[in-house]
Amino acid sequence: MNAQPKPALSPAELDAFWMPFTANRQFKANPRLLARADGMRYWTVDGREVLDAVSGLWCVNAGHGRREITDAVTQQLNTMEFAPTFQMGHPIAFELANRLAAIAPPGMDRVFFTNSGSESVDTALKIAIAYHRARGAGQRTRFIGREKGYHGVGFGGMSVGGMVHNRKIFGSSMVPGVDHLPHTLDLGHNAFSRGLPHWGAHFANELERLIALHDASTIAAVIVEPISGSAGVILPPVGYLKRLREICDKHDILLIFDEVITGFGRTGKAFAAQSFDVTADLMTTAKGLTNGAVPMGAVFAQRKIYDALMQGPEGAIELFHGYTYSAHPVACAAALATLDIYTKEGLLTRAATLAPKWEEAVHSLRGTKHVIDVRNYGLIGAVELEPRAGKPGARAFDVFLECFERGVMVRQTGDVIAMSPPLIIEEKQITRIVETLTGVIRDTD
Ligand code: PXG
Repeated sequence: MNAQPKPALSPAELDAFWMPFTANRQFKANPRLLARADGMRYWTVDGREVLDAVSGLWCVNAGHGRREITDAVTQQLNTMEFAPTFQMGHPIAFELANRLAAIAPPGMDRVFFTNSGSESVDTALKIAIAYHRARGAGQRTRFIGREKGYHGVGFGGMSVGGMVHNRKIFGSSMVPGVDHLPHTLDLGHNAFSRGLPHWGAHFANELERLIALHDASTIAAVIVEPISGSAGVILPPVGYLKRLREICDKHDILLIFDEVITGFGRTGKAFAAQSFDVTADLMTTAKGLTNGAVPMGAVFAQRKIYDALMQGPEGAIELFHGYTYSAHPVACAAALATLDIYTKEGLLTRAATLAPKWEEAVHSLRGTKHVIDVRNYGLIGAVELEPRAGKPGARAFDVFLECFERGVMVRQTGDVIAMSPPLIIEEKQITRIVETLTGVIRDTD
């Protein structure tokens, strides 16, 4: 395959693309450009090999350059590049929904397709409101999110999310009636926990307090990530999610799990709900659904939610919601090929097999200078660094840059280095990632 260097872009050629979640001026002064990918690796435009420790952006779970997906997408493009799904349908959309229902947590056998995690979240929030209304509880419109939660960038997802930078500019335009649970990160009690921390289940009881404040009859749903990713990997304390489930049940409030990063094998089962043995009412997904090859998201719903909305005259549209590209045939083809790979190669459970080695490896960073916490679950890892005085995030950003120079791509968020490698990773690559990261942290001021 061609790993030939590509001509570098001139500064002027970098101007027009307004990059997402990027320090545009800093990046364009010193761009990091990727040209090719295969298996566990990227190659930069100048032909340098980089080991991918983050599955692109938590999405390429089966590794890069999967021929089966390319072939399925090519064939679909050659057969029918687009078909509408408003008052029309095409067979592989139904096939994909059935295949997804078969691997979903118990009872989640109704699937609404979107094109991204953000759209999945906004869709789930709308379904929650529509569900209550259909049952005669139209006053249940409030949502409870969580501090440090990330649910994408739509107005709904941003409002229930709890990332300050994503919210502060848009504060006055938020969806009204949203409150937030406290986050569960507490280094004082839980630093260097291996797997789930044992302290902190009581944070879930804060939900009772918020319900008492707003009254259950006004609340539609609680939305949390089973494991927060973007906030720097925050793990649920043992028993915490079960407690949320119990409180929601008691008050007839829907529980939404945002599994955009935890879905499709990341935690050692198909979904984190299965790893933690807690089932939500709605589940949002994207990313690993198509191995990142084509944008697609999916919202899974318990059948009771779908059934509650299937009322009114036969000819009435039950839910006024959808996207031109919901169940896009090319995305469906990519997702079906991806699910075939996951199944054939046992990737939905491979993270569980590798977790002990992964845990051992990432926790070897304990004791390295600057390291104040290490967190892990399945094939997720995070290393939190002591911030530089007055410069939050600067140390971890330098570590991210230097890791890239030394041939390993990690993610930086605040003072946390996050890792979520493709589920095809080999043990020697785990070692390489952790050795590189250790060396870089040691060499960073
Ligand atoms: N929910 C969750 C839990 C996510 O992690 C979204 C929704 C939004 O998905 P889209 O497809 O609209 O971007 C996400 C996205 C990171 C990182 O490095 C995480 C995400 C995106 C980019 C970077 O942690 N998650």
